[in-house]
Amino acid sequence: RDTPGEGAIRGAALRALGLAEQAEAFEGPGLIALVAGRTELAMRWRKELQALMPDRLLVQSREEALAEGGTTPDIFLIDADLDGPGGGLRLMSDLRSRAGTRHAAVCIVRGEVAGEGAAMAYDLGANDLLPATFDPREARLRLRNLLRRKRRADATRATLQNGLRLAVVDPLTGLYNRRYAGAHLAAVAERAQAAGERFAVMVIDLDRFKSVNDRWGHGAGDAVLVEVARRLHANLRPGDLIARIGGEEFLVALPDVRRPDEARAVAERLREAIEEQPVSLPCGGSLRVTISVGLAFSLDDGGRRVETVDQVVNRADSALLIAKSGGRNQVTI
Ligand code: GH3
Ligand code: MG
Ligand code: MG
Ligand code: MG
Repeated sequence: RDTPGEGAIRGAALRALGLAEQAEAFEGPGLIALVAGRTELAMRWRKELQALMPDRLLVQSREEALAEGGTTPDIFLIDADLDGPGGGLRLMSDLRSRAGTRHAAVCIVRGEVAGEGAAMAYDLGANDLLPATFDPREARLRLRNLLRRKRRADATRATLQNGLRLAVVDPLTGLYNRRYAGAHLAAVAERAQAAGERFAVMVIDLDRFKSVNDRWGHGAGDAVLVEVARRLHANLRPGDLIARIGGEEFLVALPDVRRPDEARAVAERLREAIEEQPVSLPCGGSLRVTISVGLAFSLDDGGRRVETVDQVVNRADSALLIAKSGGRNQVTI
């Protein structure tokens, strides 16, 4: 039998590979935005391009090019002197600074495709230059090449992002995994030490979880893990770290804890969030579960540095054991 999540990881990896292959094979028309000014030259090349590929074009002004929402064009063909000298390059910079259009291909249309102005266009991020007096066949091939390169880059980016996500996220709960938690904790510790701040670490373990699996089945156990993860996450702040570091074990790190009492209150809130509402099971019915929490700090009450990250985590672990032997469903420091 697969260990939990292994099948999901394999599935996601295959999907990521499939995505790249699909993108490679895809030769669809693409969406090309024409952003042309009102000069006679621009009117002419715009008309010719439209005639060249009438179904692919989307005529836009600068304002439309920068408008948020809607479908993002694959290629922006921009008049170098849109709304006056250099206007096209300014528009390109604006497109590059926005998340929605950052990765679009940009082709600048200008009278001269060589010389200083052209160099500047490339320097500012143009993917290609097209002379305003273009040869239609050449223009068509250039646009096709731009589109291919853009699609390949999109596919590579998607694969990388997917790989990154697979490397740091637990597929069952969507929380960060143990590997990510280690790296994040190191960063938290470094920042805290530099600023003279205190951070807190909690190690959280479900109580008598084996009996949940034994009595209700592994699927029910998984559903409980997902819901517990959701509640823990919902009761923390955006800057806090929450990760699933083992089967039914979670790690929380709170950066910049001014008073240990605050962290203790957070831990109690987490414990209550799990205890107070039974968890609904996929097979119907519901189940009460509880967690035990071991809490430790990087600085003692006097504000002196006590230990390394590993030692702080070890102390949270030891505190957890005491919470377990003390009857479970409790927070221990
Ligand atoms: P304690 O209160 O002492 O922590 O008791 P416990 O039963 O929770 O502790 P133990 O470590 O003996 O059991 C942990 C169980 O968690 C073992 C395993 O069945 C279950 N488990 C670990 N990972 C997963 C998972 O991904 N899915 C499911 N459904 N169960 C898991
Ligand atoms: Mg255990
Ligand atoms: Mg347990
Ligand atoms: Mg455990």
